[in-house]
Amino acid sequence: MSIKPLIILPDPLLRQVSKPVERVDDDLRRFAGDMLETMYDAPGIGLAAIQVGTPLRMLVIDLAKEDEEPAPQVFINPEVLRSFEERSIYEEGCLSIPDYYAEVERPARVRVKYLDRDGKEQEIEADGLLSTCLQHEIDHLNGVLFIDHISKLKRDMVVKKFRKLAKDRPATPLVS
Ligand code: GNR
Ligand code: NI
Repeated sequence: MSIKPLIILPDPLLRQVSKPVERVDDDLRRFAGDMLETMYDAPGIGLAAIQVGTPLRMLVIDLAKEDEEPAPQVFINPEVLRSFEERSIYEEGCLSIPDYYAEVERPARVRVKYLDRDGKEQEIEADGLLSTCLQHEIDHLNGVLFIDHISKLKRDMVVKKFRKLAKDRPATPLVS
């Protein structure tokens, strides 16, 4: 298992559309383990593969609180089958946009189809934080960031700030 460097805004990788996973094998399960380790280290409650530089349609989530047992979940090739009418607003953050938070409105409930870590087809109906987190991560698979759901004025400010930060900071090393 290993912790991988996170891809940070404005890295163009974050705008790439990820490709479906073709086979769920031991290599992929190992990679899911690395994603979980990277997410726990950050720490975060979700992570999409592209955030560690791999353009595959997979994501991990763990919503367990600090005093609870870990509850890692792996979603491979997830698809939103249905978004319900009701909306909810959460304050979101993103490990690829460190220390920036904003309220985002999304469908409160979604039905999602995916493959689990055994390659078996599953369906869930999610609400609350799981719904928000799944939608945030599935957005990443399509090159969409949570700042795309806020006002253009706020988004432009954030992107400008991160462009400036990137100039003063060396790029993510390939080996660390
Ligand atoms: O750690 C994270 N917290 C979070 C909070 C509210 C809504 C979504 C998230 S996901 C984020 C980790 C991340 O960037 N995943 O892509
Ligand atoms: Ni994110």
